[in-house]
Amino acid sequence: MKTTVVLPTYNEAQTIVEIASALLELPVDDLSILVIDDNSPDGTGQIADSLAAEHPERVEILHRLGKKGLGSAYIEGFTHAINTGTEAIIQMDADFSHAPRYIPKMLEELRGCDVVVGSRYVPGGSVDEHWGWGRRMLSKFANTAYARLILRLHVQDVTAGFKIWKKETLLGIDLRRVNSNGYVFQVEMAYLTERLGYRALELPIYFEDRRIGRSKMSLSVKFEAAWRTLQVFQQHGNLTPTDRKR
Ligand SMILES: Nc1nc2c(ncn2[C@@H]2O[C@H](COP(=O)(O)OP(=O)(O)O)[C@@H](O)[C@H]2O)c(=O)[nH]1
Ligand SMILES: [Mg+2]
Repeated sequence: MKTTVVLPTYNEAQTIVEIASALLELPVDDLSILVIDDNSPDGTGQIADSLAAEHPERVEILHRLGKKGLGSAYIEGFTHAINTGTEAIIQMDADFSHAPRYIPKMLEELRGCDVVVGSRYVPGGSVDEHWGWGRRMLSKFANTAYARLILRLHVQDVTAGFKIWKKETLLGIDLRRVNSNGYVFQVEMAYLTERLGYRALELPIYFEDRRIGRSKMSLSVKFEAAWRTLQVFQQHGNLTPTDRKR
């Protein structure tokens, strides 16, 4: 089964080589990497180019002209991966918060569902022990009280960014329906998954803080998440499984 890791990067020059090696060493057949770089000022794109030259069959890079956001990077990456014959699409960050070691088990579980979610909020899952209570509370609040209550989602980790999709799930969701770009991209994808009747399976992960560098998410992205969640509800609340794209 052709499997592609879609890896968006913005200023990840310090981790891109290490994360790519960890992924290429996984005991998974036919796994390749698609980097989506937004012309990172720190030269991540050029480093990824040399990785692609070193592993022409396994590493590919899409260069975009400037920082266009996480959601749009994923949508471009998912589309490209599907158009080039990928069956399973892995969505993850390039900063080691999503540990590559979980991938073999997640792929195995994909057989019995439509998307596998690396989840911080199911039993056995957790967030970095260095998170202070303020950050824990905010993340919990955004997940449980806010997004899950408004959207009536069953998934526990609504903002999870570590997922493995079957190609068919992404095709049925129809990526042209997706409007959001920052954290709320994850919420919108989770909502579309459930409204359209796809089965998500959550597996516990330990979410480690990025090892190097800083978050690329601005405060405005966080506010976008809050108000856009209401819009996501308005836009997609009427969808049913018959609305899957065929
Ligand atoms: N291509 C692209 N990648 C991005 C953008 N914003 C964030 N990323 C990448 O998306 C992943 C998640 O971002 P990160 O800053 O770690 O967010 P956080 O984990 O919520 O703090 C990382 O691999 C980033 O390099 C963007 O605008 N464009
Ligand atoms: Mg991160």
